[in-house]
Amino acid sequence: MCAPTGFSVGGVPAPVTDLRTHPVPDAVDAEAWALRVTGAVDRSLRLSAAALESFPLETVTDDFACAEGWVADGLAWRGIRVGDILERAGPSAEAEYALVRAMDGDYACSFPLEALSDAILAVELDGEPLPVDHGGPARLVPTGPDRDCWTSVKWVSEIRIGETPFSDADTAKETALSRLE
Ligand SMILES: Nc1nc2c(c(=O)[nH]1)N[C@H]1C(S)=C(S)[C@@H](COP(=O)(O)O)O[C@H]1N2
Ligand SMILES: [Mo]
Repeated sequence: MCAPTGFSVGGVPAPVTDLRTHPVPDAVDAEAWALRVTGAVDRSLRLSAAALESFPLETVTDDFACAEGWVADGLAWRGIRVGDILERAGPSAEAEYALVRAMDGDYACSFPLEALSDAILAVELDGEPLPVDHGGPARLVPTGPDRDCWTSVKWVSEIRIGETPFSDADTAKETALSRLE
């Protein structure tokens, strides 16, 4: 017997993606979401979900591989090129680094500014608004060769621009690898 894509034979809808679903921390409040751009910029920004709609959207299709050993194939992310957002804030001439912070407290990941500019701030996944389970309203989707699962920051709340590295505040890799044991 054949079942239409997205539905199992028993009538229970199949998950829309093969990303793993992890618990959403209590600190995540999708209704209160806004993105701040701070630090070494001409203009600090606070963008609501509605304000994000003024940016053009791009689609990136990529496999997602977690260091824990699972892979989700062919995810279609749609969102805003981070460089387009940063352009509005005007990074200083000496800015070379960025720290991406999230609604779940201390989770933060640092990037060379150039690599972050090419990343997508995804607001849709596989044609639907990005579910809060997977980092909605907005999740970072890095596109460069150095992307690791922990660099795809869910619930992005702040992009902080710097002229010196943010190594001390970069917790993402350690947090992700500590889940391996
Ligand atoms: N804010 C935040 N983003 C995060 C994490 C996290 O704990 N907090 N975990 C990372 C890791 S290690 C993985 S594998 C993916 C998991 O994404 P998923 O929950 O959609 O499967 O989110 C990444 N982004
Ligand atoms: Mo991961």
